[in-house]
Amino acid sequence: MYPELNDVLALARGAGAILRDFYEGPLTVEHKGAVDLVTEADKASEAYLLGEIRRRWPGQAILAEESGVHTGEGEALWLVDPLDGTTNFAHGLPIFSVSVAFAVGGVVQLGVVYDPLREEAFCAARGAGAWLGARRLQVGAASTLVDSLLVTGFPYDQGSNPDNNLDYFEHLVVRSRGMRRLGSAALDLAYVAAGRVDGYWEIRLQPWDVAAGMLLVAEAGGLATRLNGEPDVLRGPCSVLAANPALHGLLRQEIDAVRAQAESGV
Ligand code: LIP
Repeated sequence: MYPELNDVLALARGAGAILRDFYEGPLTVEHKGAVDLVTEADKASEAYLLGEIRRRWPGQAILAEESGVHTGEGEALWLVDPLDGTTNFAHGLPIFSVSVAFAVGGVVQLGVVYDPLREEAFCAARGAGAWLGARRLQVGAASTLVDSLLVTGFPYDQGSNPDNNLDYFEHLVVRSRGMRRLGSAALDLAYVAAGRVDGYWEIRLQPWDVAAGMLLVAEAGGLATRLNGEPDVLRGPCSVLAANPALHGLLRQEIDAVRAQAESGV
C-alpha cells in the first residue's frame, strides 16, 4: 500500500509541530562534526516520522538523516529530513523545514517541504503539479543572471575543503541581481518552485535534503538536476542545480566555466 500526498503532508505537519515545541526553548545540541550539529529536535522529529511510517506503511524502506538506512521490502523508499536547517534552528534563526519524500523504484512520486513557523506546506505529486495551499506553484521567468535572485549554500567541511563552493559563489554573485544563503536546502528548492528565488545550486548535499524539493521544482515547471545535468539525486551525495529551464542552462554554463578554469589551473 502506498501513501497519498495528504498522508505525506500529515507526516510533515506532525513533525513540524514537534519542532515548534522545541523552538526557542532550551535545546541540547551535539556535534556531528566541527560545525555539523544535531539537536534533540532533529531526533524527536525523526523518531516521530519513523514511527508513523512504520506504523502505517510497515516494511517500506526509509533513508533518514539522523538514523540512516532502514531496509525494507519492495520498491518503496521514504526520504526524511526531520529538520532541514539545523544550524539555523540551534541559533534561533527562523529558517528551517521538514522534508519528506516518497519514491518508488528510485523515482520520487510525492514530496512535501513544510515550514512550521510560517505554516507553509509546499507539496508536489509527480505529474499532478506543485502547490502551496490552493496556489499552484510556478517557477520564476528570469532568463538572465542580472535579472535573477539566486540562493546557494556551503558544505559543512567548508573550512577544511577547498572545494567548498566559494569559487562558484564569487563568480555568480557579481553577475546576478542578488544572492542569498538561507541555510535550508529544502526551503531553497521550495522557494525556486514558488518563484520566490530564480535559481539555486549547492554542492555535496544528501538525498534527504533535496528529494522533495527537486520534485517541487520539476512540478512547478522548473528543471532540477545534479550539477552535471543528470536527473537522479537518490543514489548518494549530490550537487544540485534548480531553476527554470532557460536559467538552468545558463547557470550550468557559468558553473562549468568556473570548473574548467579551476581544472586548467589558469
Ligand atoms: C543543511 C542544508 C543546507 C546546507 C547545510 C546542511 P541540515 O541540511 O539544508 O542547505 O548548506 O550544509 O546540509 O544539516 O540542516 O539538515
